[in-house]
Amino acid sequence: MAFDFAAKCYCPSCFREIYLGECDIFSKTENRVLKTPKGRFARFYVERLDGYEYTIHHARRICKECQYHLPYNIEDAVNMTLAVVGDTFSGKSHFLAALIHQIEQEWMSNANGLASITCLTPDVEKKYKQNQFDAITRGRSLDGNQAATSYKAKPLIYNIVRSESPRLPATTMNLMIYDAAGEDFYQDRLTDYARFVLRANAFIFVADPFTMKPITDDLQISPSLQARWQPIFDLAYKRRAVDRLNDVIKLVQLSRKQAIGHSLPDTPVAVMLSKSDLLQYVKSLPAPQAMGVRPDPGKYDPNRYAFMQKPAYGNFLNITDLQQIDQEMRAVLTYYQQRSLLTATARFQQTHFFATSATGTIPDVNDIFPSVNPLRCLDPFLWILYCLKIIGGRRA
Ligand SMILES: Nc1nc2c(ncn2[C@@H]2O[C@H](COP(=O)(O)OP(=O)(O)OP(=O)(O)O)[C@@H](O)[C@H]2O)c(=O)[nH]1
Ligand SMILES: [Mg+2]
Ligand SMILES: [Zn+2]
Repeated sequence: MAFDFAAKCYCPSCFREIYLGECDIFSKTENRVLKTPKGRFARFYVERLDGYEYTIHHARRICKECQYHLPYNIEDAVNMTLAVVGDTFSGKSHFLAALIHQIEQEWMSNANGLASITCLTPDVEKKYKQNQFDAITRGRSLDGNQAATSYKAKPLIYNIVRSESPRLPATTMNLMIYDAAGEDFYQDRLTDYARFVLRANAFIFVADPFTMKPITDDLQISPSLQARWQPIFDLAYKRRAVDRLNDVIKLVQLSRKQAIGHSLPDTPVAVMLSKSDLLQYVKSLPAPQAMGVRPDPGKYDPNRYAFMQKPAYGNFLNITDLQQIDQEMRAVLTYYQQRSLLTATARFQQTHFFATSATGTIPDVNDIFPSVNPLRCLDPFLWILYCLKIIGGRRA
């Protein structure tokens, strides 16, 4: 067997395996290549990009295959890929815009210094913040993603550094988050246009309540909104969240040479009901007590589901709170005849159910959200960080 000791990584944009020592070093300050490693043994020497000169140049390696500017710390950090997967219209992009907002406003402001999170792709973050979250807060829905025309992706990359205490060494991770158009997750397009799925270390599967007829039939909304939404429901009923999940997992297992039905022990799978604000408008859903999932009266109004109430976020994952949400969602999905989602995920070793609302409210007949207050978009994200051992968890 031949051993290859040279440092390699997967490019976050083209997903090819590259030798870091062979990549050009680029100056962001002067917008030019500073150095091109040469020679037969170039791949065995990965020059550090710290020091005075490289710092003033904001030096980055660029991928040999696709010219993507790699994160400056790619050789030092653990690099993890998070794929947000869901059908067209399921709410992926609204969720990501709201998540970025909640990371800043509700997590980092409470996580008192033991964790720090820095975005390494400010241009992508700006797109979500300015074009997207700001648009949502002005009440406007975002347009759907365009189907991709290139295999190259532009992830949102966060560098997360965390230490359990000031005395312990810090752990550092680059989390690369990918969003794509719903149609790019179909089998015939995925291998060309959503390759990040095959490299994913964690998944958020977005399940759209619009596709669940027992839920939409139970909505108590104005006749004008009902008339506005009916054609959207009719289209949505043709899509089943569970089909997307099953198809995607099948391809992942094929690419990893795993048997179909493998339990994916190292891959957290979050199943997230999006647009959970819709459930404030259902007629027949029994109260939590009647479903055997009463929220802790010390923290929440016990007569309302905890997934509809705002938690407080801190340094640690609140395991008790998320177990409550998992139980509630399993009960609610069973009540609304969506057991197929529970069955499809039963074989995974690390799986959890969530409910999130990017907006906190439903839009009016003109598609305007009267107010925007994201709810629980941090839950699946923090659970994944916990599963990947980047943050700790506590029972409260
Ligand atoms: N009520 C409610 N509606 C939402 C929420 N998030 C998204 N929507 C609606 O769902 C529609 C689709 O949301 P997107 O985030 O664009 O969906 P997507 O999964 O990114 O869709 P593609 O990019 O086409 O694959 C939007 O037009 C919103 O009106 C939410 O939290 N609550
Ligand atoms: Mg989208
Ligand atoms: Zn590349």
